[in-house]
Amino acid sequence: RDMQRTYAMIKPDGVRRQLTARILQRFIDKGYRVIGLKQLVIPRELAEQHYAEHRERPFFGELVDFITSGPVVAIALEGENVITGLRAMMGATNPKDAAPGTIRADHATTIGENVIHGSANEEDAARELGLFFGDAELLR
Ligand code: DAT
Repeated sequence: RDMQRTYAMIKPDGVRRQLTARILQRFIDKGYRVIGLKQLVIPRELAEQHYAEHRERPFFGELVDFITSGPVVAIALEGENVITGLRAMMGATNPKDAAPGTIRADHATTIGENVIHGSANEEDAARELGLFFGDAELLR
């Protein structure tokens, strides 16, 4: 039992499709605390920083175009083992491979537009939380 924080984000397709409240409720029902929350359009430079690890991938341009295509909901979550717990709730990157009952299986159809982001590990969680939230914006 390890108290952790992680970064979750409802992507533009999820916001557009009115999934914000349903997804937030899943987190709360799971016992996680929503300690930071904002809706914003991500500036291109911030998107490139957020996805820096994918810079050399062939889909990088599309990925940045998509994530900046409309408002996202940035979420700071706190809970026991929330980093892997969130990843489990999301399901596989490609919704076709996502386990039944996961957010992506229930709400997404394509790998490019897969509704939700969640930090992959502790290092990414700290880095991504820092990109989107200042300390004063988070509940204690
Ligand atoms: P995840 O979002 O499950 O952590 P990731 O970090 O490997 O997956 O990739 C980040 C995002 O990049 C992913 O949510 C959608 C996009 N992506 C990944 N692989 C892709 C591919 N083969 N084609 C198009 N988009 C892809």
